[in-house]
Amino acid sequence: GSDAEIPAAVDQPLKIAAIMEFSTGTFASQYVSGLEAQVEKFGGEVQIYNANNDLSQMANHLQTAINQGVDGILIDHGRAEALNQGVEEALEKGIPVVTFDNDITAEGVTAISQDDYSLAWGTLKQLAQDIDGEGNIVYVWAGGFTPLERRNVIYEAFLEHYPNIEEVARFGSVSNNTALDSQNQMEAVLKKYPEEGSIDAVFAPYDEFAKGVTRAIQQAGRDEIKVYGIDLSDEDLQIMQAENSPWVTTAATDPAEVAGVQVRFLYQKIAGEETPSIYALDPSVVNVSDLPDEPVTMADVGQHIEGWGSPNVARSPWMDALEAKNAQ
Ligand code: SR1
Repeated sequence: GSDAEIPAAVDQPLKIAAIMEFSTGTFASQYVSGLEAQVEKFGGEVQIYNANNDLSQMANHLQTAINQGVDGILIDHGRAEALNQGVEEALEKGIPVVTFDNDITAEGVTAISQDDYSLAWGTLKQLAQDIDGEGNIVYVWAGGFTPLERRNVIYEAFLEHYPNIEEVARFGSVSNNTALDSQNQMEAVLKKYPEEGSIDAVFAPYDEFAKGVTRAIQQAGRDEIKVYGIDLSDEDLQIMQAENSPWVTTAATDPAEVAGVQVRFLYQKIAGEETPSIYALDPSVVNVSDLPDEPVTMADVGQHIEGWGSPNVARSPWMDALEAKNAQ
């Protein structure tokens, strides 16, 4: 409640560093807004470091944050091999670390995820059922990103589980222009498979992939091919809800909530509370057919999708008091 005693360690304007691998795309922008909103409610300040997909730059940013003596570090994406050393140094200096979408397993770090296994299975199970366990699919994927590596584990299990579903093409890259790159690559695949019925569905497990693929399918007039994605944003909802949109299903959590959970675990650590080593948010499957005809935004997805959202995860009683104090 709002009369709980606020631990002294968090009852001051804290300096938080967010070390991000990239900040392009609607997932990242919602995530950043979520970080800023939660830190601000706690009366702190968050500095965002964006490495533009460069892992060594990310390691440099981590070092800079440590040298500046920040009160806590949030890591978004990136790989353990590039960041382990910096994380060890931060922990030695008493700076707590909470990661998202990273494969670091250092003792003392809390690692959160969107439960990528569930995300992938949720959307793939829908795909399999929609094509009745048989058909040709296209896979969009790029290695080296922890969430995509985890989703790929499930994709491989999916192919084994449904032997009559065949992958006929695969492509994918993550860049500053992922959606456009995916669109161009999907156009090439459509040219290679021009006959109607030669491709049934596309598994595009990142919304920037799904956006590009959807555009290519629409422009080629191949609306019979359905897209199964991951992630959700206002823009994604608009694309999915457009008439006859190929993008019919996605699995997602709310990126702003992911960020809120990550910040709250960090503040719990700074306050000296116990936090788990791992925590996975519960994603939901969103089928366009579950949504009303009217346009839906992220703010009202919860009215239509059961189980959407997890706003009270990692919330200590004193957080209400801290937020109330800083709202004054
Ligand atoms: C390139 S990795 C992209 C993914 O990161 C986040 O986990 C989002 O869900 C997105 O799909």
